[in-house]
Amino acid sequence: MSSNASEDPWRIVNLLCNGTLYSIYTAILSHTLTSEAKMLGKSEGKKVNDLASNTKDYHDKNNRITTDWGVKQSNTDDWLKVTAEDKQGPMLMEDAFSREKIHRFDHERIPERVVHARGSAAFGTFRLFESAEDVTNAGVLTDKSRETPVFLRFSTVLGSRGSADTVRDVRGFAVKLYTKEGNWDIVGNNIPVFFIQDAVKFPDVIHAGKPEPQNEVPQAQTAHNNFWDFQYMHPEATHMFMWTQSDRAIPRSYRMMQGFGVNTYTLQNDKNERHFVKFIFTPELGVHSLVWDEALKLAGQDPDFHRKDLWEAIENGAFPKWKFGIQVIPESKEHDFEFDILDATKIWPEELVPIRYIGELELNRNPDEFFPQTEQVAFCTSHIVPGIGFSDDPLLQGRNFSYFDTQISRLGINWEELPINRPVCPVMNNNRDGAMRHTITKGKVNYWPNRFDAVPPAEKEEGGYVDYPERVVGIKRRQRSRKFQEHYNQAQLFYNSLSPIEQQHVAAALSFELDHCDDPVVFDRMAKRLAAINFDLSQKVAEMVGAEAPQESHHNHGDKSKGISQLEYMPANPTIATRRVAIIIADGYDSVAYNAIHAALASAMALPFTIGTRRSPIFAAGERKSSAKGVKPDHHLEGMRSTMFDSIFIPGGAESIASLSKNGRALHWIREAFGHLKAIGATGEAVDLVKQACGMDKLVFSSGGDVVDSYGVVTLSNVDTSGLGNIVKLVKNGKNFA
Ligand code: HDE
Repeated sequence: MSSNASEDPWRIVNLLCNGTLYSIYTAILSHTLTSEAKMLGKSEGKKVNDLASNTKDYHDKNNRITTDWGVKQSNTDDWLKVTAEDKQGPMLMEDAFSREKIHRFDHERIPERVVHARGSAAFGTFRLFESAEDVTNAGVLTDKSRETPVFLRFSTVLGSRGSADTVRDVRGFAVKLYTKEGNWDIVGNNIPVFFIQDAVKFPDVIHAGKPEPQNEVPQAQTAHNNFWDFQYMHPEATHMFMWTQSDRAIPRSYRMMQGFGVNTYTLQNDKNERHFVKFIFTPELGVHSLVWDEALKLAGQDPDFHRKDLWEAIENGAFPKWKFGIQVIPESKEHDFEFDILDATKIWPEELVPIRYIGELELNRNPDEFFPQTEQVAFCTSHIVPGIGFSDDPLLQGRNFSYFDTQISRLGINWEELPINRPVCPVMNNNRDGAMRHTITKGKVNYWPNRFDAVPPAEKEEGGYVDYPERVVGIKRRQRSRKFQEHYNQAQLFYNSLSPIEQQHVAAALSFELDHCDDPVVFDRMAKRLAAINFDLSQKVAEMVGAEAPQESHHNHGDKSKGISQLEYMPANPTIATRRVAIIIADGYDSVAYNAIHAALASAMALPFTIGTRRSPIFAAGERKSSAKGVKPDHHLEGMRSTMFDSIFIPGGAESIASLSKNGRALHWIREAFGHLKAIGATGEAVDLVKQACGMDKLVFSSGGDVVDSYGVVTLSNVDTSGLGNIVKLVKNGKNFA
C-alpha cells in the first residue's frame, strides 16, 4: 500500500484516541484512497484505449433512446395498438420498435461455458523485474521496460452461471496478456495438478462431477455418488482430489489464491535451445481460506462473496498483486525425474526445480460491463507468442483443440474480433466472412500468394513465429508412457506436507463429501483408496462415513515438499488492508473505543463496517438523541452475518452491552465468528459479552483480567494503543488456528 498513513497507524491512533482529529483524519484518508484509485485504477493502458472505440457512456446527458437502427423513439412504454375512447383494441405487429425490443430480449442469453461458467474478472498490468532471456526470446518475458495489459478471469468449475462463489471447487485463473506480439493466454487453475492425464478423459471427469443426469442434482458440488465413483475408478485423479479436499478449494478471496498454468509448456531462446516450463502466480497477500462451515453458509448468505470482494478491493485502490514465477527444466534433463514432466497430475517439487520469480501481475481496474467483457472473454491455451511453445503433454495437446472449438459454439466463429478478445497488435490474414464478421478488409485479393505480393508471411527477424524443430519418433498407438502409470507417490507427498490442522481439514472434507454418497460401493471403495495415501486418514474417514475400515496398510514414503502447505505463504509483512471488520454498536456505546478502532483500521486500509442494532443513527453514551446526530451504521445486525467479515470488534458501554447481551443475533454473531477462528476484539463492558457468547472457560485471562490472543480473542478493560495493536495483529494473521 502506498499510503503514508499506513506506515505508522499507531502514531496516528495515539493522536486520535481522544476523538478530536478523527473526522479530519478519515476525510483525508478517504480522499487519498479515492484519488489513488482514480490515478492507478483508471490508468490508460493500451487495451483500455483500444476498448474505448467500442465504449459508450450511458449517462451522457445528450443521449436519447433510439432503435438499433438509430431512430429516436418518442414512446417506449406502449405497444402500438388500435384503441377507442373506452375500449382497449388489438396490438399491431407493425410496431417494429416494440418487436425489436422483445427480439433483443429473447436472445440475450448465450450458452454458458460448459465448465467454469461462473466467474468474475478485472483488468491489470504485467511487469517483468528480471529478464528470462537465458531461456526465452519472448518479448513479454525479456523486456523489462514493458507494461503488458492483462485481463484475468477467476471462476469456479462445476457450478452454473448463477451458482455460489464459495462452494468447494477448483478455481480458474485465466490470464489474457495483450502483448505486442499477440495475445498470450495462460488458462490456469488455483491448484497445480489436474484430475486426468489425457484430454480424452475430460468429458468423463466433468460429467461425473456435474449434476447427475437423472435429476440434475447437486448444483456446484462434488459431494455425490458419481463424482466419487469416478475418482475411485480413475486412480490418476488421486493426487488432484486430495488438493480439492484441502483448504485450497475454499479460498477466502480470489486475491488470496495462487495461479498455476498446470500444463508443461516450452520456452525457446535465441540460441534455439528449448526448456520445459511451468508458470506460477503467487499472491502478495498470502494464501488464505475460509473454514468449511463459513463457506457453506456464505453460499446462501452471500453467493457473490468473491465477486464483491474483488470489486471492492479494486474500487478501494487496494490492487491485488501476484509474483509471476517460472520453473524451468532444460530439454536434456527431461527424463531425469521419477515422474514424467509432461504428466499434468504431477507437480515439479520445488526442491528439484526451484521457482524463479521474474515478474509481477497487478489488477487495477474493474470491467465497465459484465457481459461484453467478463462473459465474452474467451481464452485458448493455443494462444502463445514467439519464444513460447507447447510440449507433448497430452492434456495440453487436447486443450489446444478444445478451447477454440468451444468458443465457436459459445460466441461464433468471429469471436476473436470481439473487443475484449482482439489483440492490441495488428491482425491481418485471409480468414474471412463467417457469421457476425466485423472487420472490413479493403483490397482486391484474399489469398496468398497473389500478384500484388500483398501481406506475405513474416520472416523470423520480423517477429514471425517459428516452430521448434522437434525430432519425433515412435509407434502410433493409444497408450501412455511408463511413468504415467504411477498415481500415489505425490498424493502421499501432498498429505505428508500439510500441517496437522490442514490434514484435519482434509479428513473433515472427505467425511462431508462421502456422507453425501448413499451408495456403499462408492464410499467403501473410496475408504480403500485413502489407505493408499495414509492409513490413519482412511480409518478416520471410514469410521465417520460408515464405510468398511480398510485392513491393508500401504507403504508411505514419508517425503514432504515445500510450497504445498498454504501456511507457508504468509507474507513477511502481513497486511490488514482490505480485511473487512465489523464494529458492533447499540445505543450507549463507548465512542472513544469506537473511534479509536475505526481510525486504526482505516489508517491501515482495512475496511471497517459499523453494524448497529438498526441502520438509523445510533447514539453514544452521553449523547442526547434530541441534539446529537449519532453514527449512521453501514448495516444492521439482521441484514448481515458474521460470515461476511474477517473480524469483529465490540466497543464497551454499559447501556449498549446490556442491550446486546439480550440480543440473540448479536450473541450469534460473536459466537459464530469465534467458531470460524476470527479475530475478536472487545473493550470495557463488551469483555463480558464476549465471555457470555463464547463460553468463558475457553478464554485464558492474564492476571490483570485482560485476554491477549487466546483463541484469537483480545479483550481490554481499557482502550490503549498496545491493546488495539494486538487486535490489528490478529486480523492481519487471518484465521487463528490455535
Ligand atoms: Fe479447461 N476448459 N479444459 N482446464 N478451463 C474450459 O473453455 C478443457 C483444464 C480452465 O475464464 C472451456 O472457454 C479440456 C485444465 C479455465 O473463460 C473448455 C481440458 C485447466 C477455464 C475447456 C481442460 C483448465 C477453462 C469451457 C482437459 C487448468 C475458464 C469454456 C484436456 C490448467 C476460462 C471455455 C475462462 C475453460 C476444456 C482442462 C482451466 C470446454 C478439454 C487442466 C480457467 O474448452
